[in-house]
Amino acid sequence: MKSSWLAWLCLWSAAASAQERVSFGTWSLDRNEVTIAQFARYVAATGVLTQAEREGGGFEYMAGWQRRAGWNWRQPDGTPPASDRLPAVHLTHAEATAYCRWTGGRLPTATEWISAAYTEQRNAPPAPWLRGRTYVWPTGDSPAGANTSGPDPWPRAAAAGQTRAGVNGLYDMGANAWEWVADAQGEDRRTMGGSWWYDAEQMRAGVQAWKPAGFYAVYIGLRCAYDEPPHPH
Ligand SMILES: [Ca+2]
Repeated sequence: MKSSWLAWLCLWSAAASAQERVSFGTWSLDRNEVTIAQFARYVAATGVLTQAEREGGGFEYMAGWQRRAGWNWRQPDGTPPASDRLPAVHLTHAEATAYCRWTGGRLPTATEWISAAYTEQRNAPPAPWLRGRTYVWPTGDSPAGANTSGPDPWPRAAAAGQTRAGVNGLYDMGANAWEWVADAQGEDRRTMGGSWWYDAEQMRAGVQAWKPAGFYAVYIGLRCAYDEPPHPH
């Protein structure tokens, strides 16, 4: 009895997590940016204390980078967050990498991230998406629907699922939080997609936004990629 219940639970959780990921055949990607709730489960299991917490708070850009006391992934803007589905931010590249490893994944490469963000790959995508087409924006032909610094309903970060679903049914590949990827240039690591603090131009694929690997700020989060085992025939 107990084992059948456990088997059901495993199937259910596998299905639930599959919905939260978008498959590209040999690998998959989180549908949303990693949320505060997801990062909280990791911290509860591992006891990790982030650098922003240890060092007194994360950074915000206001006439230069300024440290904000008490700002960290638990409360990105220094006060209890409106939703635990807001993106987990104020994390270094190493912290992002460790989180993804804990979930059984890894950070995507920029090449993977760009393929997922701009080229529609679903077998039968809903209108107006066209399979095989590469779009200018992760939101399609226009940056509308993303959470940038432009006119939109979100003055700061948006919770997962609030913005318009983009290419491949992914959310917030354009803007909301910058996303760490695996690519390195010396001590710098690449971030993708722009953020709520920037205009839509930062959502373009070719933007070269590199940050020191040990940096953490209110605009930088992540999502994880997963290598998928070949399907049995
Ligand atoms: Ca993003």
